[in-house]
Amino acid sequence: MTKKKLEPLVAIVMGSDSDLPIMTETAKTLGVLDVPYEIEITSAHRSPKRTTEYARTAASRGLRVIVAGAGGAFHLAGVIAAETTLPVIGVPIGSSPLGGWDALVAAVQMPGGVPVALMAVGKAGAVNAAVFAAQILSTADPELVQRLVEFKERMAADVVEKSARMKREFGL
Ligand code: RP5
Repeated sequence: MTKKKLEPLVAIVMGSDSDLPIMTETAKTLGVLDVPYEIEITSAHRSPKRTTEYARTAASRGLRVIVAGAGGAFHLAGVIAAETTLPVIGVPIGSSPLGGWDALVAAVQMPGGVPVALMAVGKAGAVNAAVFAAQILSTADPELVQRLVEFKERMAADVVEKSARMKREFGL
C-alpha cells in the first residue's frame, strides 16, 4: 500500500543551492520524525520578490513553521520573519570567508518584534531546526510527542552502541 502524501507543515527555505548539503540535514531529520515538509531555494537578495511572496503565502498554504538556512548577511530569515506570523527558525551557515560568524552575529540582530529562533551554525543547527520545528508542532499532536520521545531514546541507544564499539576496538 502506498503511503498518502501529507500536506507539508514545515517549510525548509535556503538562500542558495550551496546551502543544500547543510539543509539536507533538516529534511532528513523531519523525515525521521515523520513530519511532512517542503523545500525551497529562494534568496533575500537575488530573488527578493519571490522570497517575500513565499513568506506572505506560507500560512495560508497550510505551513506551520518555517526553517530558514542562509550564510553571509543572513537576511533570508529576517525578511521571511518580517512577512509572516509563522514561527521562523534560523540556521546560520558557514558559507562565506568568515565561516559562519557573520551569519551567527546577524541572526541575533533581529529588531524587537521580528523574532527568529537561532540554532547552531551548520549541520547541528540544521538537525536541531527540524527537532525544534517538530517540538512546536507536537504541542498540538500527542503522536508527534511520542515520536520525539522515541527519537531521544534512539539517540541515547546510539551513544551506548558507540561506547560498546569503541571498547571492542580497544579490546576492552
Ligand atoms: C547566502 O549567500 C546563501 O544563503 C549562501 O549561504 C551564500 C552564498 O551563496 P552562493 O554564492 O553560494 O550562491 O545568501
